[in-house]
Amino acid sequence: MATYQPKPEDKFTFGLWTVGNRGRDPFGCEIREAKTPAEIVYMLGEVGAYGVNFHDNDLIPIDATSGETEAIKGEFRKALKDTGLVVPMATTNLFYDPIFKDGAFTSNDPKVRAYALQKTMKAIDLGVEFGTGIFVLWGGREGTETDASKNPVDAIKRNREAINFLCDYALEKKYDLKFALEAKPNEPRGDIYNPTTGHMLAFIATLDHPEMVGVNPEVAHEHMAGINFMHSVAQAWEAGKLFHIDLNDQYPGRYDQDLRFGSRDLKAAFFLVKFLEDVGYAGSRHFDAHAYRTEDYDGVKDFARGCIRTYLMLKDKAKQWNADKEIQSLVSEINADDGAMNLFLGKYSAAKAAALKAQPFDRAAIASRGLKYERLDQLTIDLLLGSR
Ligand code: GLT
Ligand code: MN
Ligand code: MN
Repeated sequence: MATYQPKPEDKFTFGLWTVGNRGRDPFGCEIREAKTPAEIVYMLGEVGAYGVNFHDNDLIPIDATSGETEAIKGEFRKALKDTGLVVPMATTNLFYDPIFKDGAFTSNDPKVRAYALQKTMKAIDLGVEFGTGIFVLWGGREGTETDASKNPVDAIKRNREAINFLCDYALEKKYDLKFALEAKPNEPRGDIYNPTTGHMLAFIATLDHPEMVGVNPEVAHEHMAGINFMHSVAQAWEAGKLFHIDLNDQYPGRYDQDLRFGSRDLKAAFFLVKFLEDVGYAGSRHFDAHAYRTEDYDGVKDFARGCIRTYLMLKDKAKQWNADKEIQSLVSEINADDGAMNLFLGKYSAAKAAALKAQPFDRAAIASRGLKYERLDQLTIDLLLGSR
């Protein structure tokens, strides 16, 4: 019987803000007591995580004195050493403080834009100090409630200018660092710019250093937009841009739920895990989720262990799917190719185009073939429900 124990090479990570989430929501106050960053690291060590990620202000409060800062860093560093956890990703909070009420990099106020850059440079320094190689940028406030307030073209240009500035900063400092942009369609703003991973990919191509910038797609965010998450991840992967990933779950059409990974759409989670494992994605499996508001810290550990366990069970199921003779024979049948069309397909040539234009096709005969996708999908369901 498999035990589904996580190993460091599985690269399961959590943000300080995920297991440290205290259960506050727009209608109710915190229900779990605060934990220090070091305490959270010990908790993550207990559940078997490989790494911990942080926003600048998850670690160091925005108004901390230099004495307080050094004390927190010291405790955090000791917790990392004691547990063996690493910090693969860091980010900056450009959404909580009132100064960011109308955005950070895209704010109409140049003072806010300048402060956002200053804060991000310092957060990069902090991340690098703890060994991070990936810096995530999630612009939760980069949007509008009314389009009377901002010109979206200005917002795109300001955002580009800021990210170009930060890439040059990292280069000048000789940091071994890449940026990962995280999209979300709305919440906390009415609408957020670059609302999906696809928008981010198009935007990245316009930057001065596109090779330094990739994406950090999040299950919940694409599901909020009604998008097939695995397809977004596949597009990012194919473009060489899958630098990081935020795993959680979400019912479409609702507020940002950040549910335990695989707890809502198991089948989507299965195909996602299968994709990541099949292509050999080597980055962090970061769970950007939090426990239900009903839980105490034992429940938070149940939540964290649940994310890991579900991932490992689905990884096992993916292996089983790849080895299942009946499933694989259907897959080969679907992809059968006798080579007869090689003459016409592939790279364009004038001769090929002329030959193709003259080729007759029996549309009705081709279309009459049943594709057996119903059977294939039911076999997948049988496998997922343990009947195979
Ligand atoms: C925030 C957001 C997440 C982002 C984090 C990084 S913060 O919790 O909901 O999706 O990944 O800034
Ligand atoms: Mn996220
Ligand atoms: Mn989220």
